[in-house]
Amino acid sequence: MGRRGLWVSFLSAYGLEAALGGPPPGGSAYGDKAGGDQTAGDQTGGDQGGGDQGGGDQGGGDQGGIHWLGLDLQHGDLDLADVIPLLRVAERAGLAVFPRMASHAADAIGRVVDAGVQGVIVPGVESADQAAALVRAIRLPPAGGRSTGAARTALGVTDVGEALLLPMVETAAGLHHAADIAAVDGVDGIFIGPYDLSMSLGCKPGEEPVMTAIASVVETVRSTGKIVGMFTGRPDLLALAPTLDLVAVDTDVSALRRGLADLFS
Ligand code: 3PY
Ligand code: MG
Repeated sequence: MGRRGLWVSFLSAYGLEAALGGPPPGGSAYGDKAGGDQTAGDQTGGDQGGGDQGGGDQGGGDQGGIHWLGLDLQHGDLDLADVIPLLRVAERAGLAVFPRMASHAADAIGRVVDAGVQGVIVPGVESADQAAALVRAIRLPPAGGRSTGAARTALGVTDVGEALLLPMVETAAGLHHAADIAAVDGVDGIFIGPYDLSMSLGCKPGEEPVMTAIASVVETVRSTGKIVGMFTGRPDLLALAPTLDLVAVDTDVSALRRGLADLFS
């Protein structure tokens, strides 16, 4: 079973803090994370995948079954300025944080990595060239071209090691080039967007073309030993969790709707 994430699309830091209800039993994992010598596996805490991506136990606590947060900067109500307050709450709760960027813009990627997130999820990646540009955006020289400056990571406020780069495959073109994208040096894995992928393939989520496409991306990424993640939000997609390292189970909105239905039905 992949590490389970909550996809946050509108909650403020205050709301998230209240929803989580305090540090996990035994205290915050933040202290451990700050001192960690982290690998990709450490950051996802994954129990899937090959090599050292499988065995880590840091950078993803267990807060009521949640191990990580996806902060959706592409859809919903969150902006770049919301990341640091939410990250502080996540750090206190021992949860890893993966913003899903609004675009491929290098300046925004630099800002969230500077802040100390465990990785970034980048939407709509369709070629190895686009993926290589993202590697330049996220890595410091000599591997890339990211600048350094007075920020949480550089100032030693937090020390999470190298952020993971997870391009999203969520179009027919991305699907066609998934193996090339996954093979790019500096790409740590692929995150699948099943809803955009369904539209791009001309079908509905859960239908055969998209389920076959998802299985092929999972197999492709697995063969590289890199990480594979996906947003689910439906039982048939959630059923694929055992094949994934990172499973964005559903959104804060869904959690609230279910809670409302429970309380008022
Ligand atoms: C998609 O399914 O397209 C996504 O981006 C998931 O958030
Ligand atoms: Mg999408």
